[in-house]
Amino acid sequence: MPSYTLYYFNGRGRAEICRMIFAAAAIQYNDKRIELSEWTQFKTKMPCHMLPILEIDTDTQVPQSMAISRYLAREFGFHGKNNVDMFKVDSICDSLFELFNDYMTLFNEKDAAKKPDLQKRYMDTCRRVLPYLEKTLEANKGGSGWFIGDQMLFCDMMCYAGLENPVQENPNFLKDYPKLAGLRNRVAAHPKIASYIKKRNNTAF
Ligand SMILES: N[C@@H](CCC(=O)N[C@@H](CS)C(=O)NCC(=O)O)C(=O)O
Repeated sequence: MPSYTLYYFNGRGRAEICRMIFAAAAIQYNDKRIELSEWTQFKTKMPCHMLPILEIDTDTQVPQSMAISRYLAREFGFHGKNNVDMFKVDSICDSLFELFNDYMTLFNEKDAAKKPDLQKRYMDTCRRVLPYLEKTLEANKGGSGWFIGDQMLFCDMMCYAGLENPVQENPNFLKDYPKLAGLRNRVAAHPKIASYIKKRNNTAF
């Protein structure tokens, strides 16, 4: 088993899905959290100059949160049983990532004049993506289990991690999407995830 270090800031953000996959697989890794004050000195040394980055055995450093998540999901058995399942898992994850990314872009924007356009884009994405996900979930056993098949996969964890901030900000966020709300509860109740959530660093974002 290689050694893993996940570099990110001290927050959930784009790294939380990777941390959840590590937790679900019960794999040890170094959860390296970089303070904003240290970032300038790290930034230029990092490939692509952004976080998260996954380091494998100190000689391989790879950026991009979704590429890292897919790699971990494949390594630890959370990406689906065959190529079609993996294709579906990726599609669900990419849809959730679109929504999450629009939320992050809106949240991080400092210029108040740009916020209304970003807010509209985020709301449009929610109206497009959430009904698709609700229907996709419902198509598998009426939506009472997981998105694909009969075990928790990367896309189910992404439904938890990717929607955490929108749900925290607005507890009614999933009011019209009861299947997705139920799925998030099941992910949170999964024994490995429940124990991770209980002991993780409690950060605002
Ligand atoms: N597409 C990339 C985006 C990465 C990204 O935007 N990272 C931000 C933190 S969430 C970052 O490193 N910001 C610091 C900077 O740009 O200097 C991913 O999903 O990993």
